[in-house]
Amino acid sequence: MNRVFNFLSILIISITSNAHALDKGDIEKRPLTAKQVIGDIRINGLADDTSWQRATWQPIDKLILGDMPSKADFSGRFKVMWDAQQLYLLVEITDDILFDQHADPRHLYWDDDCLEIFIDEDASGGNHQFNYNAFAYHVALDNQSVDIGEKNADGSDNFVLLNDHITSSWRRSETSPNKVIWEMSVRVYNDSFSLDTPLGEKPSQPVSLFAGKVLGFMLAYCDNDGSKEREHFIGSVDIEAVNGNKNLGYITADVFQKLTLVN
Ligand SMILES: [Ca+2]
Ligand SMILES: [Ca+2]
Ligand SMILES: [Ca+2]
Ligand SMILES: [Ca+2]
Repeated sequence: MNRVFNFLSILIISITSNAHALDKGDIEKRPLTAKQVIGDIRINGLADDTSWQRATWQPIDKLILGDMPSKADFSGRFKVMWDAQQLYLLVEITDDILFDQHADPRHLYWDDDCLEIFIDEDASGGNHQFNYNAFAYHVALDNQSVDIGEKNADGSDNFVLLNDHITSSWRRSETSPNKVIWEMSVRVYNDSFSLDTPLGEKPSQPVSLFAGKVLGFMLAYCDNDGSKEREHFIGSVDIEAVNGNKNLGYITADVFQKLTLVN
């Protein structure tokens, strides 16, 4: 009898510890890799480029803010690839209502439907809220990209358009109209990026990408279907809450996932 009890205890303990390992494995044991593009990817909201067949889907299913939406309200997944010039993203979003209440791309953009692409060129981690140690691009439904820049001279927030960094195009799926196919190419800038070009100098240039390079990366979607503020914020990384708050990606690159470029 004792032996049966012992056997059951061991079984229960091993099932519990396995479940724990699977939970943690979401972030730490599933490293994100991006394969290199072969040929061209046309940024046009059509996923028929042959390179996309080399990449595997990654989920956008970790709740950051609000309550967990139903699959019809929001669900999403993405693929990421690279060549020497840029990263490529294919994002498939199901969202029942597309909503863009603020016409100005720099005004309260996080309360409109938008995709957020977080990039930390050297995977340094650390604070990036008012500097370019990392970027938190918000790509709006009008395909414009905005991030918080260095503060204005009077100390106020400075929302800057960085449309040179991202080429974006999306369209609704022909077979499933609530599904949006969103393609983007992202030029990667390091922490020496500046909006101001001193007289006689060249503007900041994106870095070249190569196999083996490791970046900090995260993807997320702000879903609003008609409320004053966004209803759900769902990302690709299971962020550890600090004082109950998981909405940390726009402040620190410490919560990003590591993305390794491979052949
Ligand atoms: Ca395409
Ligand atoms: Ca929705
Ligand atoms: Ca950095
Ligand atoms: Ca929406």
